[in-house]
Amino acid sequence: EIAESIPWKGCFLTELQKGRNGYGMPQLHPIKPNSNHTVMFQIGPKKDGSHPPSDAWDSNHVRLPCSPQNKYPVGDSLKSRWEMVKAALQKPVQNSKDLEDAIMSYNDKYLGRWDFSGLHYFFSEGIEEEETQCFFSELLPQIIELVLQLPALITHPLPLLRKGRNHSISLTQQQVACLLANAFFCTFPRRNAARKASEYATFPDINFNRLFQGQKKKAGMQRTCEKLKCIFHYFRRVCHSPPKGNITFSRRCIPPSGCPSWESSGHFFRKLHVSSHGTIEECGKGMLQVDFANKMVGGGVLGWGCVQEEIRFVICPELIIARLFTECLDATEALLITGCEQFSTYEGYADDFTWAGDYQDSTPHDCSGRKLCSVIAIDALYLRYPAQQFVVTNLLREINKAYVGFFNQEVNPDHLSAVATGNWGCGVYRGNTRLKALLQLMAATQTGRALAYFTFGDDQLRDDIVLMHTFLVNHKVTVGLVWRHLCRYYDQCYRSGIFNQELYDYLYKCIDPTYTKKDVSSKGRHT
Ligand code: AR6
Repeated sequence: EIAESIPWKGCFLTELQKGRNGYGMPQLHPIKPNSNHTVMFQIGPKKDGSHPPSDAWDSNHVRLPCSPQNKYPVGDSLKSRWEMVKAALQKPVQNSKDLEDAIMSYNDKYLGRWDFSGLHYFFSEGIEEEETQCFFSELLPQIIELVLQLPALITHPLPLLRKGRNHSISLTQQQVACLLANAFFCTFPRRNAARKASEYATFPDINFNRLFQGQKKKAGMQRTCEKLKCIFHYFRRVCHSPPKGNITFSRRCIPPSGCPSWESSGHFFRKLHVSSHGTIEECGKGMLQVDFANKMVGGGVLGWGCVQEEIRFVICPELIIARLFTECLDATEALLITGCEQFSTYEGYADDFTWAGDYQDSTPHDCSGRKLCSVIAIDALYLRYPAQQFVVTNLLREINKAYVGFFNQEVNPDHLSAVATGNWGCGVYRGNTRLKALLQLMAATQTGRALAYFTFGDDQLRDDIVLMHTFLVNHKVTVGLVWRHLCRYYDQCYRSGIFNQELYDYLYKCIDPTYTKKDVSSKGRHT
């Protein structure tokens, strides 16, 4: 009975949490600029005489709103767009219509095309009138001030994290706040065209106009309102007391040829904790926390989406700024974000998602001022036909993606944090949970990490995973052996027409034909 009431199985979660109060050891070297790491702020005392270029208006850098080269056609002439922004924001903005007019004044190409009815709904129906008044009289002027600090705060060219290149960018939280304020006011140039051939077609959108759109369904409007509550709460916090930490965004690429040859992996499975209660962000403190990403990081955060990735991005809005410079992820690429802070709490999920108030994030900092919080964005495959996920090329795509996300050469292997994950690719992307759990377990094992898996309420899945893991450990099965069996599963059990055997049953039978499943609920291991 006691075993029944405990929501988790496998090893204790605390066995996987290392370092200070379980917050883990730093997973990155201290911030130091080099050819693969752009540091956007001054470290140590200022050196006189060196004046790095303050602006780069080219295809390798973010085109900044305050760049002198940012021009906008007005009549027959070209005007400085930053001057237009400044002029618009110096006028009083007293209600959401004024806000719309201000934003449209330097985006007039989109007059009649951008829709602000979601934003208007938020201020008229989503919050109390008093709160609306307070927003326009107190908070908005401070957000505007933050927008206008851009030229003072971003004084170096900000590179794009382009495909195929390992590169990191470190920013202060204050710089991120300023960039987000600009995104809120839709000031980023060249980021609005929807055309496939546009310069930023392979980048996520960053200007917030899509979030201001109305939604057909009431539930959609509700999502917009709750997301806006998170975003405004963030601005309230950072305007009231500017955060002092730093954040590093690292694009990680390993070419397919650099990924392991899985069939010959001799690694044995490592520790596993599986729980049907709790979430990655809440229980994965000090671990490498997986973001169930879209290849355009952040997915639908500025649109309609409201599942794992979008929720994480609105409770930790600093993550959203990754969309400014991260080109869409290729098959063997991931984005690691270290140091972001959580500002809000939430309840519910998808249509039931609600902002639940302030969150004081007490995560300690590393020696470079980053919170000891690492989020890894890895995008699973969207499966139109779920059977396709068992085809070898797709198995390989997914295990390599997880491997690239989990791989880290920077830290002492003893200090590597565990991976905190769950049903990656198994919600909107329709993957098979048993398969994805196994692939993530294999990738974690290969990179020397333990795994904490949160099944999001699914007790049966928890039991199935822990039973499989116990079996693999007890039978001293290697990652390579599992891989070789996985690769035959599709041909054996699917291709022949109708699907005829569950994956785990197939694996049990292949590895030990005499094995019979025992009931884990009574034999759950709590040691
Ligand atoms: N902690 C642990 N598990 C969770 C959490 C959480 N906080 N939230 C959800 N789950 P989904 P995908 C479980 O659909 O299939 C986004 O739009 C829950 O069981 O977000 O990889 C992205 O931008 C849920 O069903 O991930 C992509 O476009 C499952 O995880 C797309 O969705 C999968 O969550 C990715 O879809």
